[in-house]
Amino acid sequence: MQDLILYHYSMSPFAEKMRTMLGYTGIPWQSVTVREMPPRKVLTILAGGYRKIPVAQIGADVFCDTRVISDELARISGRPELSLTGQPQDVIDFVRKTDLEIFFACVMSASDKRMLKKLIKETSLWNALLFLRDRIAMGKSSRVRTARGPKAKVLVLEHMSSMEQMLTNDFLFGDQPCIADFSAYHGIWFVTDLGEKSWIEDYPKVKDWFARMKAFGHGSYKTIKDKQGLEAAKSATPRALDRASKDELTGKPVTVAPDDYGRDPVMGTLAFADDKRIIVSRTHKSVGEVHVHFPRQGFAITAGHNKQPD
Ligand SMILES: N[C@@H](CCC(=O)N[C@@H](CS)C(=O)NCC(=O)O)C(=O)O
Repeated sequence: MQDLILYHYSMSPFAEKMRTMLGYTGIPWQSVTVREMPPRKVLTILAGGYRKIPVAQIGADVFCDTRVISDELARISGRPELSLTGQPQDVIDFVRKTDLEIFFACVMSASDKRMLKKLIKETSLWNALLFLRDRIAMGKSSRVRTARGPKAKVLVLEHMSSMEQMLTNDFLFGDQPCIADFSAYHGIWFVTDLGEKSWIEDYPKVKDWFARMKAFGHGSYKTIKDKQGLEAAKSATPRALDRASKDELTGKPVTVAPDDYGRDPVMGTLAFADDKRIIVSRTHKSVGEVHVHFPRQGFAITAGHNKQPD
């Protein structure tokens, strides 16, 4: 099997969720650093306009959203607890809340002048201005209502307090990490490591858990150029589907887009859809056919090619 390629940037919390899961599983990977905002030329070819980060690739299969990337890592590592599929309802509910409401509360409460200075230092003043403009535009088309200012901080503190109660073992749902630990980790990483907030000091069990999660590191990876990702897609064909698609739109032109924020549409032909996954077939002259994978939950499929999100 070809190595998994991760498209990401250092300050992205959801990318940190996957880097840490890669560290935990020990799966070797290849790293492509992308800009903090579109345009991202190679990803546009591979993922067809999906704009969120991270994106993963194995040969001619492209995985959008950490829910499907985690499914792949769970499968490769033989650790089903890293996938949301088949988890008990309390884990599913925790992950859903943590990856949306708490994620935004962490970003809103920790994004201050210091964070902006970090971004300028990491990239440039011009890039930071473009970044702010991009995120304001993204916020305008978002369907998610986010807590801001002091309310966001209250939510983060309540979350840490509830985690403090949950941590009767080394990890949130037992003595081994599961998908919930990685979902909880990336927001707290943003607040504590990037935002340099000391809020975690009041929650000693969360602090120890955070240190355990951080110790997984990012595993063993090689940095490659984005063009190598295109070559990997070109030299492969999408893997065979493991079961037939029963969706009535199968084989027809469709548009797929996230239903929350960053709702940029991806157009192609529906190769597969069930209650867990959507796979869109796309063809581009520089790579041939690729299969782009999305989770079913949180994504809308519409018939035809519609340039605007609904
Ligand atoms: N549900 C998505 C959320 C990903 C997400 O929101 N990523 C942020 C970065 S942490 C993003 O894409 N921001 C806009 C961008 O980078 O263009 C997932 O699980 O992958």
